[in-house]
Amino acid sequence: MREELDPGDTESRSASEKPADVNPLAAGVLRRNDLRTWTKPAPNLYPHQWSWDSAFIALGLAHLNNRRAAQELETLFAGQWATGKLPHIIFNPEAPPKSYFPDAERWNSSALSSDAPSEVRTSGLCQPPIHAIAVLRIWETAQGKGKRRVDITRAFLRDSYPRLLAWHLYLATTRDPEGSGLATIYHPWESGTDNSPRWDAALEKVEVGDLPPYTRHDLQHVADPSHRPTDEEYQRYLWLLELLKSKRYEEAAIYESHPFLIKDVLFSAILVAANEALFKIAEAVGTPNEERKLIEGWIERGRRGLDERWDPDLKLCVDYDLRAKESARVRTVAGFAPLIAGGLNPERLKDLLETLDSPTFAGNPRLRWPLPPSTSPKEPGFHPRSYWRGPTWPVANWLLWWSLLRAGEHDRAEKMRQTALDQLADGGFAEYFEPFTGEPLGSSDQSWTAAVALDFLSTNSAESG
Ligand code: 2M8
Repeated sequence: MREELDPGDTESRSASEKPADVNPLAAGVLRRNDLRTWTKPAPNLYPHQWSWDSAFIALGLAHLNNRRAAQELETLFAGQWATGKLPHIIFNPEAPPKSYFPDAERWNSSALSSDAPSEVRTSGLCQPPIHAIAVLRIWETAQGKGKRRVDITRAFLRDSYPRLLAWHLYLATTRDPEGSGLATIYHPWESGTDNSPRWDAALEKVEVGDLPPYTRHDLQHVADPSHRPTDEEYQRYLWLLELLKSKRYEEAAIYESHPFLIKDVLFSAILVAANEALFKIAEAVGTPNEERKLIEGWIERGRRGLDERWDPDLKLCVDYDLRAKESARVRTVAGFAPLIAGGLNPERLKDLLETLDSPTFAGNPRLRWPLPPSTSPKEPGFHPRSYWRGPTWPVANWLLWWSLLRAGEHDRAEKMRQTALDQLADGGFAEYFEPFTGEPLGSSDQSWTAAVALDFLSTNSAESG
């Protein structure tokens, strides 16, 4: 199995040579972060299995070793809660001590909730549901690889389908009791864009109580602490976690009193796209018609919900704070949610593309590469070096590129793919990049960065979509 990987001479070369070298270098990153049945998101900063990282990693691995890609998700599915929730972290019992906080003890989820799995220890949150998209990619890449490979992958599809259906059902019901088509998140960590200014207004209202003592371990793994969320942000993150624990992760109770309840447009748009993938998986495995109807209903409802969150002045979609009953009118990459959800009318597509090309995002003249910064440089909360407050993220580029392809915008998609690859060839497989200088920031050898590079390299934008 492992010998199918072809990492090339990865240790001795830098990724700055030329795009043609990106493929073996990216494979090398995944190989070095590989822990046999799953992959660490980064060598030191993230020593456990993260949910949406693993889905992106599987998507990249699909091009190297189909079986190993499937295994990445099977390992993740083993952490699924009885509610259908896929947890945002599955803890690695062999992680070095004091390497990541909050750790399994702090989450204490299996002791607090009978819905948590007993075999593995997990966090109590979830992350954007990109998984069905990865499962479908594994299926697509198996085609043409011989009958045995296709049969094995079909079996993987059959096993994954009920897992994915339960996950999406959980999101469509427990996370959307209003039936709005939009998923509610309980914590910025659920959004995947942790310290984005999208959450500033809601977080400011959270009054931090008495926190049990703690030490952050993340800061020892980055060159400069300003790349990571601030201590003030961390205190709020940890306080929200204490509140969730005080409700024993019981969702009806969380819904009643939790101070951070937000309809997240990016999460919801990914869910719509993942439901499209799930629909195709349902067709491939031949599931009952009613289930396909259910999935179709989720897709329609999701798109309608996003339509209601459209801000005609910003020409972007914005999140909604259920507690404060107000929109978060902040210009971030999450605003391109309708593009990711797909099914757009020509006028909405035109508006979104205009925003994407404008100086608010990829058309900003100060950018090193014409790629959208995570937060618009025009936002007061923009910070070019701080995590999700401004740096460019390769996974966000991948999401937009893939969405442009699905929207039939092949030329534009191809331009984005080439630019994204040039950025990686120049700066390596960093977690994120300073948008004006192109300086690599955060962790180096970030797995999902390598994974999206592999997918970029395997897809000809002119032919797909
Ligand atoms: C970041 O989030 C974790 C918390 O979940 C952290 O900052 O410690 C985010 O970029 C998130 O989207 C990502 O999944 C995770 C691992 O790469 O790191």
